[in-house]
Amino acid sequence: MTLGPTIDGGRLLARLDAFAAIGGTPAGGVNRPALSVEDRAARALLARLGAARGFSVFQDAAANLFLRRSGADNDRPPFMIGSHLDSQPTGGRYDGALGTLAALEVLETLEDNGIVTASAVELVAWTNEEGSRFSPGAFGSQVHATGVFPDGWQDTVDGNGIRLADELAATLAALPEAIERPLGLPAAGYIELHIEQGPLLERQGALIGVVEGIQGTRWLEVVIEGQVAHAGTTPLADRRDAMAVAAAIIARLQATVMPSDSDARLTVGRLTLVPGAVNVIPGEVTFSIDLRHPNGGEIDRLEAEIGALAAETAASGGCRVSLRRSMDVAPAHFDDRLTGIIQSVAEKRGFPTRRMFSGAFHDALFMARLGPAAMIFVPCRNGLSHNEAEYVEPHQAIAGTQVLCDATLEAMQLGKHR
Ligand code: HGY
Ligand code: MN
Ligand code: MN
Repeated sequence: MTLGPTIDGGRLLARLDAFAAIGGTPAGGVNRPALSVEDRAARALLARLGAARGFSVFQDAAANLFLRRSGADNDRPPFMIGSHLDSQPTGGRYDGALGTLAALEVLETLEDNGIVTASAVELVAWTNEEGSRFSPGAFGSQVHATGVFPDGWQDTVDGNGIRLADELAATLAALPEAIERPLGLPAAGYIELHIEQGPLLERQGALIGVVEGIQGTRWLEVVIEGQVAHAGTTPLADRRDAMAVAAAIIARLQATVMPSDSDARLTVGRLTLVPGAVNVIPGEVTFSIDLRHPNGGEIDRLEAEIGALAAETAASGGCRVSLRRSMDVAPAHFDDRLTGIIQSVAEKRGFPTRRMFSGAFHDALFMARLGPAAMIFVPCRNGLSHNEAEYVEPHQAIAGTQVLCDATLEAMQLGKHR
């Protein structure tokens, strides 16, 4: 196996700085919500940079953005690399941006070295991976993989009542130079570089994570309905306090789910209550549950357990409860040959590697449904992510990008990947 061309680390780091400034926050993080003005600015810069190198710019109806570098046989499905540009509200500068800009660096390195690849290579920036502004997450890759938009997406609004459909239309219109393309065009394979967003690589002194799969994720929306009443005059026996019931449910879940299964992850990340006045007993509380597990059957069992516990707790507090799924992605397993290639090119570069599973979901999980897919992780300081302090050492970002370049070229030698 001969190693590929050397990527331009300085160019990569400069690009990371340039994109971090789009939606940059005073604390050094990034707030670039999906389909926002900031997201559109990042997409426009990416398209401009790609067009300047002669790459063709496409977008599909989900606003997934593609930069295409032609190969010898452009009738064959392209090999795809990429990630996402949207961020959490208090996000970091590497989550998604690293994989997207590493893919741009790979395309530019191939161009700089005049390398003719067997088929085209395409960078993809997926729409709304985070799901924090509009559920579900991994929206763009899900639409790409399934060919259809999620049920009810036309009614989806963000916390300010702004419609997903309107923001999507505005984002598409904001990039008139992009050529429209149909949903779900085939790919020969897909590799995504991403930060680990956890502490394992750093703790084990590994530089490259060879990711073998992604655990399942299910998002639930729990609505507790009680009765609005006066805080001062209503005795306990007369209360139907939606907040008291929500707090009891959350406390019981936190005390049981993760303590009894070290593979389970349960997070209540968002809670709203109505009317939200200091001296009024809340009549309605809505909170989110982010439930994850490597075993899809366990997610089903836990969801049933959560439903039963919520119903019992709500009834004892004189309230009603309803649960709705707002996202549901099954665990994904990556292609053994692609993970084998990632491991061998990383070792050839002398980078310590570690095989692992991803606790975070990524767009690669949907690409794994279409064909061969795999991921490369690099460490992030203290395993912190979805946090403005997110940080990746320059040599880590460069090493991950070099492995992405080498693995892409090696994978394309495989011919038919499955
Ligand atoms: O939530 C996730 O797993 C991803 O980082 N958006
Ligand atoms: Mn991400
Ligand atoms: Mn993220």
